[in-house]
Amino acid sequence: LVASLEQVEQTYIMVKPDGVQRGLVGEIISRFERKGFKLTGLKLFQCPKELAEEHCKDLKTKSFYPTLIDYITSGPVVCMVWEGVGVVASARKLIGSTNPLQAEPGTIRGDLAVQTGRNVVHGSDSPENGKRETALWFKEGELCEWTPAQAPWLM
Ligand code: 3AN
Repeated sequence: LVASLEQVEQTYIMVKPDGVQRGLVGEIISRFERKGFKLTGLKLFQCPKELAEEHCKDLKTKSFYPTLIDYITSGPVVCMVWEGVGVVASARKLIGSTNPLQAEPGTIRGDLAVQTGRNVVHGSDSPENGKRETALWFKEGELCEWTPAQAPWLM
């Protein structure tokens, strides 16, 4: 029943500045908690421009890139790492489509957002990026390995 270590992935989830300003932090954390994933990193953080640029480097050629950097650095973000079997794809499902108007009701963006440029939350798009983004946003000592009391029932 207990997942083998190889099956466990990690994903980087971030409540963007609009989510923090709108008071949605608790609501968003609670969706991942209730699903049954394990929180291993959490901090409120004002993102410097250089870090936003590194995080978004694949989007550098897009017309919205400068606006995106301004958005991500416009106020504090909540950085999180969640662990679990299939957490990367599952978190993307919980988050919903990039354009909130196309995101299904029941997803975070489907329930809580309207515009692509204000889509309240980020989630890594592959297990590789889950690791890369975790290393980018967290120092080693900031992450916490722990065994939840309900582990045999959920993990
Ligand atoms: P997702 O966040 O769903 O993985 P990506 O990786 O394509 O989507 O885009 C990263 C971020 O860039 C989005 N969350 C959004 O804030 C911004 N973005 C993407 N496409 C657009 C767009 N057409 N106009 C404005 N911002 C965009």
